[in-house]
Amino acid sequence: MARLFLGLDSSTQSLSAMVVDYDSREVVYEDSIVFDEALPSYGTENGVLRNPDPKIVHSPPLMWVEALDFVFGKMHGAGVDLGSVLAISGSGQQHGSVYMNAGAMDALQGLDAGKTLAENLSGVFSRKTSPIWMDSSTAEECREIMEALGGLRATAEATGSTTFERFTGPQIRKFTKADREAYEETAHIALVSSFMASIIAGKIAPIDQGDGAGMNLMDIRSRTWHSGALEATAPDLRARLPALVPSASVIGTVCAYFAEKYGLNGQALALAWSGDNPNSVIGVGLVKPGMVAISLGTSDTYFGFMKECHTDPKGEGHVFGAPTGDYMTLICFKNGSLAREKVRDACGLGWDGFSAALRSTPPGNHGKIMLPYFEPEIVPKVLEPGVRRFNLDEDDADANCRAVVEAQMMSMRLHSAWMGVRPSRIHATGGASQNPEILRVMADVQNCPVYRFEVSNSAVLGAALRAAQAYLVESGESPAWEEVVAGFADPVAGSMIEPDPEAARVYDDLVETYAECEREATGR
Ligand code: XUL
Repeated sequence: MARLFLGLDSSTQSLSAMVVDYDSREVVYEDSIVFDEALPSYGTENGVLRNPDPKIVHSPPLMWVEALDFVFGKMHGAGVDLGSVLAISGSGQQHGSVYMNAGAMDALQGLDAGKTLAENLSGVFSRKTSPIWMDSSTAEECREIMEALGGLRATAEATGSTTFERFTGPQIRKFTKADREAYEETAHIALVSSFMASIIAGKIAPIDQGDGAGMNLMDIRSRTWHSGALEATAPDLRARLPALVPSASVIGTVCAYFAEKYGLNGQALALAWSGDNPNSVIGVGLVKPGMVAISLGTSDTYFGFMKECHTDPKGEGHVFGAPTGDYMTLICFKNGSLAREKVRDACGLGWDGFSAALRSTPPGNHGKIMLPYFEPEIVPKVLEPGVRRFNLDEDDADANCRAVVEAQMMSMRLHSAWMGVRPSRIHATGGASQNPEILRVMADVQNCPVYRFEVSNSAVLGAALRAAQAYLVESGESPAWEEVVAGFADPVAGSMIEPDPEAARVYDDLVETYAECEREATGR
């Protein structure tokens, strides 16, 4: 009998499902529903509710509940052999929080297959909408919590990140101030990930230590609730939070609702869910120290696997738990494709012309440097946008193309140095990773081989593979993570780019000059 594992991904705009056949290394089913289209009655736009204040971004948690029925109904209808699924895990957009009243426990335990999930659970919310990661309305609470914890550096050292508006702790604090009565009625606070896991398992699910790290509430080293952070955030918060558990924890079996309604095996394991970024670490195959993924999208994101916990003293990067039980970092650079496109357009080039410009200019660009802050930058923090050029003439099209890419790669190198490990292997993903000239600069600046990965679904794939790994461990097999991801999270054949030692030496020097330019521009 095939050994099937199901991963689910509750993201901002959609709910996805993926079933993998572990032994044949095949994805046997993959589908997604888009909330706006499938569930228009919730009135979301791109999965979120419009608010007159653009800083406030919430979503209706009941929509996520209803989406689960929708996706299981589709899988059942498509004839997926749900009875052969041995374990289920999942991924949720990080930081978002769900507030439930004292009736939630009974409602989850008694899910009635004669009703829909939404009918079963519509009465459990003490807050009708959930603030999500796009919300940036908690600057005041961020300041308050950070001060109580002893400042930026101490907060990052304690919880893995300094306070960020979207993180769960500041969001909870804002709720206690805005609606104390509703907070008092709240018996359980969940993350999106643990909330969805609760429905699958039919009980209040624990929060996994991967996603728990995105709350400003977990002690990043002991992976337990941080008493000081809880106190600084809200009264009696500990009683409202579930346990923190390792990501590979079995919560129970799939609840009877799904067995009766969709033919799942009632003995299938229900596992803890984690955040989308920790899941993606598995989905892009980062399972050993030194492995890094760089996603070149609208923004560029640097994900790294970390064995030892290091935190960023400048508070720019985040540390989360990795599903392997280790750590991961996430560093987000706003001026990614956006900046590359702006330069390309200003030079009147297409992507072919942009690549030709990279080929026709030497590594190091004769010391011509750009700081490409077309938009306010997250890392390093630049609030006032503006492009800065050093020894670089704005009309020198070829040099500008090289300068923007070199700047991005040098910035990633500089602002990940706090991790204390240089990458030994990079997995490049995202739109611009199609461009081998850009990957060549990446390999040379980082002095390490770069492999191209084609993944649009790394979070849901990571969830399915986490389900497989936890099931195997539970059944007495202990496969290495490399074995679990092999054949699922592999690079595009023949895509490896080796660094050129000569170019790498040029960048070892240039990165210092770049850092000076950055210090000058940011006034730090
Ligand atoms: C990470 C973050 C986003 C969300 C998106 O810190 O805010 O990546 O997890 O789903």
